[in-house]
Amino acid sequence: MAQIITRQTTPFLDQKPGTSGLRKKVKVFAQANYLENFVQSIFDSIVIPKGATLTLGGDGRFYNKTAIQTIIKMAAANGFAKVIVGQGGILSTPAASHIIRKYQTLGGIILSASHNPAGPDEDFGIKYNTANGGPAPEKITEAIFAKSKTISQYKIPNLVDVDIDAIGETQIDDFTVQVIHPVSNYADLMAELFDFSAIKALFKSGFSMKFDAMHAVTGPYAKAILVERLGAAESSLMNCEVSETFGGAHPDPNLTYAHELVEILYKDTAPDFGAASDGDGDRNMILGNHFFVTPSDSLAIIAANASLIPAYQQGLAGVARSMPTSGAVDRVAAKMNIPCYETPTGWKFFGNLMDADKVTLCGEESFGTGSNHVREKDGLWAVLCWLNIIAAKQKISGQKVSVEQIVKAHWAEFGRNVYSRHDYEAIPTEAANGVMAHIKSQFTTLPNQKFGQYTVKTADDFSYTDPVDGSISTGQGVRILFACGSRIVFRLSGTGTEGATLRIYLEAYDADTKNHHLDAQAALAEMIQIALEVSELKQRTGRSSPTVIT
Ligand code: VG1
Ligand code: CO
Repeated sequence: MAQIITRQTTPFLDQKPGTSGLRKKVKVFAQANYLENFVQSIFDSIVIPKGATLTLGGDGRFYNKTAIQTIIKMAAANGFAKVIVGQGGILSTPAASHIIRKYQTLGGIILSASHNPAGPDEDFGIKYNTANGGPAPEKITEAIFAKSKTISQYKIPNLVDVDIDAIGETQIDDFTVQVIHPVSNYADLMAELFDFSAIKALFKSGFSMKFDAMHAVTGPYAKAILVERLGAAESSLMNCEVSETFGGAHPDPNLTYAHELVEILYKDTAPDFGAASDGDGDRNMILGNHFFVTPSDSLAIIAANASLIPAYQQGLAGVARSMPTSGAVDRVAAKMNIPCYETPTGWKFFGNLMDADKVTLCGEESFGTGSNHVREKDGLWAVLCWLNIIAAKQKISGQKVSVEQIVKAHWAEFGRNVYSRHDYEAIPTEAANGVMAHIKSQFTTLPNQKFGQYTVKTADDFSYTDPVDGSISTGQGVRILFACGSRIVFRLSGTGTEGATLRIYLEAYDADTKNHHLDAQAALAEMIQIALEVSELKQRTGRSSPTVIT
């Protein structure tokens, strides 16, 4: 090994890594010693046994390749025997999770700020995943944070950059860097889970789709899987070249930021199916011809139809959803007679349940759905679930089945959890904290209070006790639960990099199929007013409307 240099450094004041690692502006990460300090803090917080391998890759955004070179070198200096890195530094978040599991690596470092914009003036992020393939649990992120406050030196060898653009191995004394194809392992896994021949036949029959990679990491994955393996037309892909700035856009697959795709699905010439994924490939948005599927409904529908997918034919051990996600999946679980868990926001909470075989499927309202095939949410996997379900339903009925028909049939059977999330982005932190404190100050007075047809049952701050390891997470979002089963949830985002983002989650259960034609905003109008009244949001933030509505 080349000479290892121990550089003296000073602690950097920082916030605790959030629900999905540390996210900051590129300019912050690029400061002298900043990235290095964080990486050393990670390595100092884990035990690195002899012969250990690290998985490494990112979403291809600006600064990805620079950071990868630094991390490869620091991994060598900190005792790793090998680093497996995606070609060009590319690995989607679910693909990285799969590589960690498949090659049994000690863990992985994933470089991404997910759906946040990319570029020299935009965001970068770094996250550590453990051997199960999932985001590090709280006790590791706490340890990383503590180290980052006391760090005095980091280790890096005097090495030249490794070629990460060519597949193959580079040997440096007893340290190996293996550059792998970023897609092939993941595509093979998808082929094991789904009925590829049925989906192939679906495309052959003229079924049309549009997939929007939003200039981010899923481009090469969609091309390899949808076009090359499944035979979808080349024209099914849009924005599928990875760009370091994500095309200057905001790769968040929702009705606001994926409007280019949404417009295509609402034209007269709309294809049968539309989907998009986010910066690092773990989120998904599902659309039909003139139809939007709410992520909470998507999770429930995948659960209800799981037996049509080869990987889940044997049944589901259980399902889980994050607290702010609608209760649609709970109704499916009740009917299937399987357990349903309610966890705090963030994928790491699902990992323990999946490792203990308590759940097979899980999801969040924030366009995240996944299963125990990896330990991250998985955008393309969700797209393939829908394609497989449509293909199977068409095969069974011998007729064309639309996304809208599938969703409406689901509502007719289970009732509809009318749902929407309103985000107020980049508001001053103090104003956001003030809103939350004001709601909490009403915890004792809200119960039994009447707002029009709605009566408050309870108001509290959600806390979770992990059923596997007993760990407790408090302060996970403020809930106002109404007697009729409707609810309003207020939560501060843990992933923004500018000011605070306040999220309001609104849900009203509608058992009456007559109302199923209603637009969610119209159906929730009264709830929205109650949320504004109880929170004094307008007065306290000066905002008259949300920045994003989903
Ligand atoms: C958001 C979502 C949350 C998700 C997290 C990471 O967090 O609400 O459901 O797990 O992003 O997703 P927050 O704290 O901003 O609400 V990803 O695709 O950015 O890794
Ligand atoms: Co993401």
